[in-house]
Amino acid sequence: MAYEKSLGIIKPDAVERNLIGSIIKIIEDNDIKINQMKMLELTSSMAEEFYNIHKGKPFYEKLISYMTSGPVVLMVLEGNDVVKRYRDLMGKTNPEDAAEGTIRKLYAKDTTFNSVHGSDSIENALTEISLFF
Ligand code: IDP
Ligand code: MG
Repeated sequence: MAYEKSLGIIKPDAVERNLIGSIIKIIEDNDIKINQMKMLELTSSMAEEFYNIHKGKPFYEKLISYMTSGPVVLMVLEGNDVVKRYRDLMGKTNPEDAAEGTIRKLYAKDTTFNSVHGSDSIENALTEISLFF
């Protein structure tokens, strides 16, 4: 089991609903270390670069406008196996499919406004972290 980094984002819908503390508590209670953190509003170009892989998909424009609709919290998460462990803690993209107790099951509104991001691989984590830190 390797010591890894992941990029976590608390997305605008969750910041708007005062869920920063609740989400951070779940992360910390699960033995994931937050080693860097900052809050900012993503510009369109930042969001477009970050979600470059989804360019052209039907939900892309909505995703960019959502991610630039208000401040986000960016976090560098660290720990053993943290990429998979944080993805498991987030739950599935569509909160209706997410397991009980996951962040998305608890807080996400729907497949777009789903409250959190987490890197999906060790390699993507390093690329995503380098965009913001
Ligand atoms: P992930 O966040 O679970 O990794 P991705 O497939 O990478 O999911 O999609 C990135 C983000 O784009 C999602 O978190 C969600 O906000 C949005 N999204 C993904 N799929 C859909 C969809 O089918 N409809 C609307 N929004 C979507
Ligand atoms: Mg993804």
